Amino acid sequence: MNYSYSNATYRLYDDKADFHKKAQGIAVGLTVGSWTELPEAAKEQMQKHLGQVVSVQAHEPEGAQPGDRYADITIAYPDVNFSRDIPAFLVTAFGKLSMDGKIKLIDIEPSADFLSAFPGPKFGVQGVRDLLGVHDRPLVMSIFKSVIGHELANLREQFLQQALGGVDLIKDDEILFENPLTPLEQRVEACMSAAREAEQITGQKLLYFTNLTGSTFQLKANAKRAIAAGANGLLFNVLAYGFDALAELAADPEINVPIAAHPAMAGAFYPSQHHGISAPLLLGKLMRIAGADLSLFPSPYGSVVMPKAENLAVMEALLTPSLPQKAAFPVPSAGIHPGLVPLIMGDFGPEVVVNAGGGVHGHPGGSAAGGQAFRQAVDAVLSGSTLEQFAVNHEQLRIAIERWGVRTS
Ligand code: 1AE
Repeated sequence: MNYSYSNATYRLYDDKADFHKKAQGIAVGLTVGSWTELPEAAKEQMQKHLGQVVSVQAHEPEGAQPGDRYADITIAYPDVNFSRDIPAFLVTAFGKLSMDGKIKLIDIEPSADFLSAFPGPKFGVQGVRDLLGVHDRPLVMSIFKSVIGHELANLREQFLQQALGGVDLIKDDEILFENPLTPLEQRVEACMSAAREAEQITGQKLLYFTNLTGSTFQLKANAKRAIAAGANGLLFNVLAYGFDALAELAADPEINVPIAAHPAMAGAFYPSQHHGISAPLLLGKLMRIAGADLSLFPSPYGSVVMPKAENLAVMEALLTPSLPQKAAFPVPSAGIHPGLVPLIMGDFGPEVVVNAGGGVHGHPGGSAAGGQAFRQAVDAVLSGSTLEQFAVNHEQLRIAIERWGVRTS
């Protein structure tokens, strides 16, 4: 009989353990519970529910120091054991196990059957490009800063200045929640009216990712209220709510705008060598399967750093054609300024969103000049110029370089 399985791969650190025995313990313990003690008839009945050890790759170099020894262990979990939702698979594969020693969930390979339950991003890279009519360059996103305690008129002016800089996307700050000064619908209306005003001048389309907040059971209603008020994008703090909340939003046909996943709280999951969930899985594969059109993550260049190899692995997970869900935009973020654009484009290639808050608003000429400097930096790279050469005839870029410099590595 052929059964369908979804795989999970772990890195398990232990100075002494028999890794094969550990792997067997996981495969049995997280599925049927016990095996050798079962009578033959029960074994036959339980066989289809039993986890299988796929591989155990021990890493125990000569002269290993305490703490060096680990194994990468892959276990196949029978799909028949869990329902077609991300919590069910995560609890099966890394529920109790996440608390059992030095073990990190590195990757998952869900079966085709499991993956077929997830429509994924409605728009993805291509769809977001189509909405904007921009197909020939990386996109530029600006982050609202200084939003708490401001009134609508002030927020609208901030939006307008960002939009006038020629950015493609503007996102709320993730800490902007429902509040009496800038309630959701009024915020959306004010910002979208500023977007239309800017479009008259720039001729450019713009997506505004308004922060979708509230209690879990109110999210869909709040998303629909935002969309009815004119929102053409949603920002969502996925890890605070769980992947299932994102999957539910992304699968709802009435929520017909792109969703940008913010990585708030990701630091509680991925940075440890010994615990948690790897960044490429957390911020790449799972975000994409659950339906994020864009996934933000800390870049290797800026203020909140993630190592470059991990960053590129997140990008790979978001873009690889090997998943059935549409590719999602990688958005390396935090501490980004125009002088980093050549590095970003060199490392990430064309399918990337250059995203900045302080790097836009901190421009000495103001937020509009900040956006222009980013667009000029992108144009410089596309034209094959160095930023310094291009800056000779591009004032905003020149001032940005004076302010932040250019990083070449
Ligand atoms: C990793 C998320 C980055 C983010 O949300 C944010 O607000 C960045 O701001 P800046 O660009 O570092 O000022």
